[in-house]
Amino acid sequence: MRQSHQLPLVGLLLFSLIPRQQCEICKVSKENKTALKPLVHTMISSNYTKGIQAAKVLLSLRLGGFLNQNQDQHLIEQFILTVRSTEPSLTSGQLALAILALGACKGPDGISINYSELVKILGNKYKAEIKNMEDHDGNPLTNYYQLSLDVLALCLFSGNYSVPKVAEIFKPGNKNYYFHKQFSVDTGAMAVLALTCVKRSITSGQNKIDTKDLDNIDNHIKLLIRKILSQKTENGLLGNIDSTGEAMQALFVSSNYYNRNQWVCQKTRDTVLKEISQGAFRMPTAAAQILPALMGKTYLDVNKDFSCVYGSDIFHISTQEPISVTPAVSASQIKVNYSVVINNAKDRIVVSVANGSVFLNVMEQAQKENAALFSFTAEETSWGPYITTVRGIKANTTDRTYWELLSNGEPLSKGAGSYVVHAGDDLEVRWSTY
Ligand code: CBY
Repeated sequence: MRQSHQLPLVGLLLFSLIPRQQCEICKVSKENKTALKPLVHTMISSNYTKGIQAAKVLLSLRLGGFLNQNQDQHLIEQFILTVRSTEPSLTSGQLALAILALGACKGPDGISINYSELVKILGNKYKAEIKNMEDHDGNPLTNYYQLSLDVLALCLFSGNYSVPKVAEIFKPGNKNYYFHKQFSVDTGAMAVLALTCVKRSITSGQNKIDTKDLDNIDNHIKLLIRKILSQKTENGLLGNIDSTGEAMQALFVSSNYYNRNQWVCQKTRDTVLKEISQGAFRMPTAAAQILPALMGKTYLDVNKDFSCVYGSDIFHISTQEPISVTPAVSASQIKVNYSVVINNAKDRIVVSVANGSVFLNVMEQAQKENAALFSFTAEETSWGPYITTVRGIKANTTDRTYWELLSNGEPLSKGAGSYVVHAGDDLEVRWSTY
């Protein structure tokens, strides 16, 4: 009798001795799941589950098992139409993300997706990226974040890519990992996920290859992980709040490359949970990037042959429920300084905007007051508006130019549509190279 009572205890003890995976340790517990409600709420709101921008949101909701079958079916059907109608104009990374979202898991019967067709198109877009690098001093058409997404999708969906080329271009010293000499944690994290997929496909024998390439890839992962960990802040974030989610995924899949004391994932998770409660992830893409890691998932869990998990409609959120993503703007006015800086020439204006306005509102006001000096255009991206031209001068990936946003001399870590300005701010758009 006594012995049989002890058995479960012994089992528990043995279980606790088995080393647990970082992703399991860091996963938000069942009891704490309600902390994720604001994220899911932001993501499911009707406006943001439409268009190609929805890819990351869909991928995240499906990996986390947050949709019911009807929602999944509806969103996927809609998304297939979007991909079909926009495919020729999609960048390589957008298509890669779309493939990851569609193939995150096996959806309801009756929806058939021609993966091989999409993957073939992606292979061509990836080739065009490499070609641009060869012709333009190593600069891709887009950037290494997107090239990493390409390799990840091609690897997971049996597409065509050259392993030696991957080993060559993803060297951690490559300039494309850096903006202004600053290591991009987002980019490094996505590269680790891509390289890990390639490495796994080599070691599982799907890809017969020179061991030298495998060694190189292994080394790249090790160095990239070191760089990501070097960007850990005191409160445990990796890079900044928006790069942390994907960096966590990179660290989950490469726990052999660092010591347990180099990353206390619970600390990172707890800081993130605190930030959620303070409304840090109001943007659907930001919410989408952090959610998988908090569920203990990574983009390497994408598997089109694995049935989706449904029914955990735990928050009972309908797709129709709208949610405001813009911060409240109050009636009182504030004054800010705004300048356009091109090389050594600076044109300055003082504008008055409503309290709570964002950077973009300031630019609009300046343009209204003096179109000759302050005209600009913006493009909608999954992170909100991206400033493409100012006074007719256009940003260009082939020569690594862009319009940099600054406040009081410091580059912003938010885009023009989300950075809330303060009275007296010295705001600047500066013609820069990265
Ligand atoms: N996504 C992409 O292709 C973008 C990849 C990314 C690494 C991205 C950050 C990370 C991510 N998770 O999506 C990225 N940024 C890149 C590559 C770039 C470059 C874009 C040009 C190119 N080569 O394709 C570039 C020019 C260096 C760049 N980002 C500029 C900027 C500034 C935008 C200013 C403008 N003209 O509008 C800005 C505002 C920095 C500044 N001070 O000027 C900027 N980026 C920021 C802040 C960000 C973060 C956005 C955070 C937020 N809450 O708004 C970012 C998440 C992101 C988007 N950039 Co870039 C990085 C971060 O802070 N963690 C793939 C596609 C399919 O979706």
